[in-house]
Amino acid sequence: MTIDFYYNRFSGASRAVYMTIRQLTLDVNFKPIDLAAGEQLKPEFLAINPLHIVPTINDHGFALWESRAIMQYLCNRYAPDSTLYPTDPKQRALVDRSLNFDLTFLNQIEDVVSPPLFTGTQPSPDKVTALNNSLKNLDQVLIKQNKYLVGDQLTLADLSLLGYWVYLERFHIDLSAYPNYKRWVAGLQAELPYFNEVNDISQAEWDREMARYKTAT
Ligand SMILES: N[C@@H](CCC(=O)N[C@@H](CS)C(=O)NCC(=O)O)C(=O)O
Repeated sequence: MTIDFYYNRFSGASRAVYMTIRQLTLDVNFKPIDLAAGEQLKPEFLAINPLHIVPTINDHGFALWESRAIMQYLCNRYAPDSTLYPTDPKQRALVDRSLNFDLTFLNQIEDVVSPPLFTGTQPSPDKVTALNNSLKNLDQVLIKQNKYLVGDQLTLADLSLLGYWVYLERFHIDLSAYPNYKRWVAGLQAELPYFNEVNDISQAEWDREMARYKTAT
């Protein structure tokens, strides 16, 4: 029996866990959940995760959700020596710092993309400023000239942040002022053999899914 992995490819948190699974070459049952069709509300999924969110894993009866907790658990449980989640306390703290940064960053993305998507209105200027400030911090403070977010190796920090890149692209966030961020993405695209498998979602496919999602909510 292998781990069940419940995910949706239009979900950034799901993409982050998906990439972690592929990076660690874990044997999992991939179980796509169609959120727009409400599959997360079916009794069989609610029995595993009453909060009905993806990503979720079920590791032989141990159910876990929240993408960062899943990524940390998979490393701790199945690859404790992996450089993906460094064991050195300071390096690990820097990874954890980045994972916490992502939470704020994701909320800021949502604040900007949700009004046009769901109500056809423009986001308030202070929300746009907040997102741009985070992008600027990412670009000029956290990434700078580095290849990775923490140290000189790929870590969970990179995979978690990368999960949200598709949102920026498909919701047309202007990234022209953030060359270091764009270079960091391009470097990971060239390096990670599973990059396109996870992140290659065409604009047409994205728009179709958002329309389905809007109708469902
Ligand atoms: N903080 C969570 C976010 C998970 C989340 O919000 N998932 C959304 C899709 S992106 C979901 O499953 N929504 C379905 C629902 O709430 O019914 C994580 O990082 O895993």
